[in-house]
Amino acid sequence: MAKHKSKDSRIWVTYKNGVYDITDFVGQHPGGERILLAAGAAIDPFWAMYNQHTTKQVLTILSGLRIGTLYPSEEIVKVDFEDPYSKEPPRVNLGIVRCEKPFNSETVIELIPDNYLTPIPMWYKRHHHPVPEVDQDAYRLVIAFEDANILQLSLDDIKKKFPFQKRTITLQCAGNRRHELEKVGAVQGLEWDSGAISTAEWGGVMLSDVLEYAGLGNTSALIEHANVRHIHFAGADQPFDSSVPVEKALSRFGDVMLAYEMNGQPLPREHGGPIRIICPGHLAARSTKWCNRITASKVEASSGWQRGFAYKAVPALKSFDGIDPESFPSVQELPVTSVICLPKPESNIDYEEGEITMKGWAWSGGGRNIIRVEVSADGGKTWQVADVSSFLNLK
Ligand SMILES: Nc1nc2c(c(=O)[nH]1)N[C@H]1C(S)=C(S)[C@@H](COP(=O)(O)O)O[C@H]1N2
Ligand SMILES: [Mo]
Repeated sequence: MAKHKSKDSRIWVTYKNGVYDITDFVGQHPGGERILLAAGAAIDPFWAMYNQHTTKQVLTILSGLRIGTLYPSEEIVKVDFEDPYSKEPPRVNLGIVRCEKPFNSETVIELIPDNYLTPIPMWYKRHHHPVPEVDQDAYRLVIAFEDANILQLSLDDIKKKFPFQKRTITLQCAGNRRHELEKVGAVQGLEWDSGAISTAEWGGVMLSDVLEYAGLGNTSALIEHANVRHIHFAGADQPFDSSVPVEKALSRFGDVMLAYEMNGQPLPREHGGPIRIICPGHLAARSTKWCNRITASKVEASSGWQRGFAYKAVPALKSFDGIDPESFPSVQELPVTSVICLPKPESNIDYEEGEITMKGWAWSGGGRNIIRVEVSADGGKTWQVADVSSFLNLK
């Protein structure tokens, strides 16, 4: 086993008493190259930490890679360590839990239209790791180039040096509505219904102000001298890391924030307190929680949340075998999406009165507004323009 740790000698892992050759799977692993931590050894300890793995689907993928069985005399890894999830924040969660460890929960879709701002207990929650504990006094945000630190800011520095701003911003997980795709074909990852989207009024400072203070304010100089094209946001739950193009991060109109308030309250630990990035219009994986490092770089972040297949704009291929994820661009701005929340999908309705009240939402990424909503009551044969004038052009 121990000899099989690299592509040249093939990469093997064990799970319980099975031996698996994962060499050709590494490029498709949603968690990226972290799977290599188990190369030549057991994946059991990692799966104990990330229990989204023990689904039928993952076990099916794994069984396809099985090449052998450990001898009965060989040591099978017994997982025995302190539960890494024992320090999760106390939760008041009024959502539908999709995974306990890491904790993932979505907003009840029928409740979304009742609240323009999602109350915090109803917010969707999407963690990839245990929720870290960040000591507010010891907290430092490092701003750096790949090879040199530029400066460090304490929480106080952030609050005092830059003007306080508020923005109402919706975050949507790029995996929202993945469950519906299941009807088209097998999908990998958490099966969200349409509730992995929520809205808050965020308070904090503008990233563009902070980057300007750090001397990174002049885009053309940056490109000319350092060839900086991407700004990375790393979280305290390392190895979480993701990046956006430098023009989004630096623009006054990009509205990227370092948030420390949510709906008028101190940003809860659950949602990235003390400081998180809020990057409007992009998939929410760019809004790094517990952000403690911002890096200006020539290249995109290297993590699976940036470069893995799950975060790439890919065509509907039957199989990704032998295809390099680098041949597709990373998802950044999300397209228009809309959902009817009431009546609930697939429910029976009574239209004796000749009228049904429908409620739902429409949202677009990239700062683009919703300009029209059309509704069909006959499966798409005819369409009516809905009167939503009071909702449009929200300031
Ligand atoms: N540090 C860190 N930031 C993160 C994540 C994470 O696991 N760790 N998850 C991302 C993803 S995929 C989503 S959808 C949003 C979810 O934010 P929320 O839990 O506040 O709703 O946070 C993003 N930021
Ligand atoms: Mo996400």
